[in-house]
Amino acid sequence: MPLVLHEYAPSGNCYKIRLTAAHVGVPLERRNYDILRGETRTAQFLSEVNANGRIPVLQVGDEDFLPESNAAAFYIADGSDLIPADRFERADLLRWLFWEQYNHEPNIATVRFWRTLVGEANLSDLQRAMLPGKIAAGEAALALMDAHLGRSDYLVLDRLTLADIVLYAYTHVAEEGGFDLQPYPNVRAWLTRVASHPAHIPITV
Ligand SMILES: N[C@@H](CCC(=O)N[C@@H](CS)C(=O)NCC(=O)O)C(=O)O
Repeated sequence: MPLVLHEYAPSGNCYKIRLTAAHVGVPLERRNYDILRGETRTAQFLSEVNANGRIPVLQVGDEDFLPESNAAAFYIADGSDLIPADRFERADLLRWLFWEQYNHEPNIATVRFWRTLVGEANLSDLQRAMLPGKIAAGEAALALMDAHLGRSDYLVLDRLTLADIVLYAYTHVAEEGGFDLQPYPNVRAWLTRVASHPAHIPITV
């Protein structure tokens, strides 16, 4: 049975997994859920796919379900040259995956989601109040990446690793959320570098 990706295609978290699979050459069977219609909140989804009510979820065989995009991407990449062999470098890669989930995705992805899919007019009062803080935190994340990428071509090694794939996913669509990438030339050069790999696929595929 092929790996099954339970997903919502425009989500960068789901794209990370498709991009990792493309690099490793692993086929994925894709099942789509419309998150705007609450399709990941049904009793069946919660009991059978992910009690946390979210995609992506990677299904391995009939019974094993792996939520959390970076865990799923790691599962696919494990054993490939996207994961460094050296112990410190492997932990450093995990550092970027955790940082992405704490400092980058909750700000850059959320602002993109609110502005492009929910629509600013439809935000709740709480979401509207949170928007300036999320924009500032997203800009801080881009600035940190830009400083790091001024010193090396890729995030962990001098070649592509899973850290670059994971961070590429929402950084390359940050402008959809209103983030200006012009002040971050090293990030822009890195985006071009990552996208130039022969195995690269766009988010729309
Ligand atoms: N930390 C999770 C975040 C997953 C997540 O926030 N998924 C969103 C789409 S990107 C979702 O399913 N939203 C629908 C909902 O919460 O009902 C991951 O990296 O996979």
